[in-house]
Amino acid sequence: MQQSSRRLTVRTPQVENDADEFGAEVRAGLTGEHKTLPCRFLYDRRGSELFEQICELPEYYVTRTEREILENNADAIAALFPEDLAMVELGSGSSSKTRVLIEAFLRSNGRLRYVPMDISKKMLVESSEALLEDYDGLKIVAIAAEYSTGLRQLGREAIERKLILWLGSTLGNFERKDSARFLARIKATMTGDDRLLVGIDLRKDKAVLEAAYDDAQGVTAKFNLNLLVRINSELGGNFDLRHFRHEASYEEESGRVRSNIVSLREQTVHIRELDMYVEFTAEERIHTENSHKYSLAEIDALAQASGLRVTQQWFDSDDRFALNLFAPA
Ligand code: AVJ
Repeated sequence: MQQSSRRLTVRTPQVENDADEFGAEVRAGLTGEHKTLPCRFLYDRRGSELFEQICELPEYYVTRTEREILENNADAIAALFPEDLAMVELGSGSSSKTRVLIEAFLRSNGRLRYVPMDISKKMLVESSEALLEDYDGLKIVAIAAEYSTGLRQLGREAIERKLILWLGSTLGNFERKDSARFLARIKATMTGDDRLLVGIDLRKDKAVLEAAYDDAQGVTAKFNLNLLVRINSELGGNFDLRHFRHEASYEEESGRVRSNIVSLREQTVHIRELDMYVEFTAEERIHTENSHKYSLAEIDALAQASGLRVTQQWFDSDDRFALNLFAPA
């Protein structure tokens, strides 16, 4: 422990999110004509646990497929960076897939600096400590912050050549033009030798996608409806979960899975802390998440719009998912 703490530095450039932010977003999202709640609020403690369960579901191929690609190509990826390297990860979460890469770099270079970034400081510190116990040769600078603050902090760190990871097709949650904008911001932190490795889920059959986002065991439904549980416990809401259901539908043309919470009847919900009544008609929806899927042409266009170019791509055996290495154009 003693030794691992000497190899761990934690930066907290951001004061922990104030509880007011959730309330303000809930009020704004449930007031308009088209109700909506931001997907970043899906990940409280319970939501993060449910997401970990989603990753194990037979229908949710995303995590398993990306891990398969990483396992098959980790040594080839490590071989691209023969000198000292800092591996930065956006939204590192439990870092479980990243272990595959960490191990490959330690095999080839003997040491590695890892810079995980996550909004949950608790998860960040716990997973960093676990990594340091398992791997000698690893040093960690953990940054507890949202993306934009984290990227700014990254600019202040004196680090060698870097490989930035953004895994899990998290990019899919962004509107297409926003993901290009965000990649351009990442690019602004890169020198010519730095690289960016991004996991992107590919367009595929509607039935496969809808099953992946509405599994038979109902775990994804629980994950989505957890937003209402949060409103109840944190803001004094009285949502009755029996009168709402989860829905996921793939829109072929726009290439996105839309997740909604559907009101099963006409009803009024009270949110005490916001001093607010929310009326629902039967079948009215709260939009909670978009998960965009990409074609290879769309990935190229995305790179181009961000000032990047694709230098290498790796796929799984069924071409469900792409791991993309980008360089500054
Ligand atoms: C973590 C954003 C990649 O969109 O596939 C999984 C979240 N939502 N099941 C995704 C999610 C429903 C996931 N990302």
